[in-house]
Amino acid sequence: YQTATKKLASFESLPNREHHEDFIKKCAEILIREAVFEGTNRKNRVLQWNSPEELQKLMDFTLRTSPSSHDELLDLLRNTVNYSVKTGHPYFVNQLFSSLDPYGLVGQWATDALNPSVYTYEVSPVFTLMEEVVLREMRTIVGFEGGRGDGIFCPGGSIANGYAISCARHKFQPEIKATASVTNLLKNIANIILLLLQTKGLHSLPRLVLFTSEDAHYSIKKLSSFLGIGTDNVYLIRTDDRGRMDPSHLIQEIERALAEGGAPFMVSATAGTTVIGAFDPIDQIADICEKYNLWLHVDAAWGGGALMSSKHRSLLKGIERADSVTWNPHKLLTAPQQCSTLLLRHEGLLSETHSTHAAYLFQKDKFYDTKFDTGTKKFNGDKHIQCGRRADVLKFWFMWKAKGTLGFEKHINKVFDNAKFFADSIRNRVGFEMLIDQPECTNVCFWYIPESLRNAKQDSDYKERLHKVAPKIKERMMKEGSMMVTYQAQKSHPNFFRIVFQSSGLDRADMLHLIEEFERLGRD
Ligand code: ABU
Repeated sequence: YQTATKKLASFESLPNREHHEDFIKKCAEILIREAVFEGTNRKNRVLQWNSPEELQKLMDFTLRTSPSSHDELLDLLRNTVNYSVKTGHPYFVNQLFSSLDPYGLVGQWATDALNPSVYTYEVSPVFTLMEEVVLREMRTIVGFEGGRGDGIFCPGGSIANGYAISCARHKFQPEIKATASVTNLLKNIANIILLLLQTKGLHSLPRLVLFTSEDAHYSIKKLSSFLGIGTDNVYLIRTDDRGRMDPSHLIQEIERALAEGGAPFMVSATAGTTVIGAFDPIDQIADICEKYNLWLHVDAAWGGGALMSSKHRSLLKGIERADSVTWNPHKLLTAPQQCSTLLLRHEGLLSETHSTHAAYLFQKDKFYDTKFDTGTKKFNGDKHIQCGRRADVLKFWFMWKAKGTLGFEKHINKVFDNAKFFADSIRNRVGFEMLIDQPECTNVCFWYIPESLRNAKQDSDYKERLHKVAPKIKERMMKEGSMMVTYQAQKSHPNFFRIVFQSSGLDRADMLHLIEEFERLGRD
């Protein structure tokens, strides 16, 4: 044994170790200097804009039959960094993710260095146990009794919402899951292909109906379509003037579905809508779900982070009554992309809904306690629809260890404070007009009205002209690379900006800088 160990100690597993070690170190230096520190420096640009045609000339994207030298590869890496958007930059306030957390980054790099796939304890012992701890703690924070229930890491919030729909449907109609014969499998694949081409959903079943607000994330419709429910059977519930689901309209629509002979099975409430950041009244919706015996899902992909703060968690009051919750730590909690979870109050349902017990992975006669990987009632393994799966847990767990739950609470309080300061600063400022006077989350939606339009409100083409302002200012900010803020039209509103705060590295001076930047870019 000792001789074998000595031999192993001198074995270089990477061929040409020195050659590769030198290369990896040089790459790491470039990334640390250019992407991490220079990329997040306020003095530098958020991006260096080039049109697709220009970028194709600036960087060699072509693939060749002959290898590239290390020097060429280093140049390609520099260019990749150079021409990419610096999403960790303080003025990248464009999306529901931003910031660059040092602990999260190390966790992400460690994940890639180890290259695990989390299906069994055998292959991913550390990550399997880590997932259990993190998901249980998240369920506890949601308010599920004793942290009990189940959960999974998913490749994005859309997929987490899809899992919720799949579990809700299984609970409502368990026979939807096929038995495992080959004939059935082929029949089902054919059926699924057919169904994906239709908008009416699963014909052989009662017409399942799902309810969500008109401001909910598009993934609810998309995954309903993917699962064969059909977009026609996603009933959209009106929102109020602050973007929150109207519970009385929800009742009307449930009654309508019943009167039509449909089978209501699920309500998806949203905690933090994508554009406005509204929180649906979960408690009232939970009462309705109880009355009609419907599955309550809360899509808290965006707003879930507020649960970490005793000051702001009341925004999600009633979430503890949900059957399932989507919560993405890569959003408000700034874990690196991607880090998405689905949390359930029901133990075992994920396995019941999705397991197929692949014999080559989940052998029953392993030498260790296979409850950790067989997809039995409680643990990992066969409850995912994925086979190979990234360990998205490490970066988040590492951040949590580094900051503690209190660190996350401080972070959330700071970003909410920043958003309030920004909103308070523009509310009565000349040239700015808020879409919603008191934003609930850290998205602030507003119009910037250039001087030339300030006295034109009565003109018949005012809306049309205002609609063109945000795209023009966006073009200017992108071309200068000075900041990134997104815009959109919604309902009858012309294009407006949505600025999003989730980096606690920003302070009030940054808020004022961003405001002045709008004034500079929209001066005419
Ligand atoms: N998953 C929704 C995120 C979209 C956005 O960043 O605006």
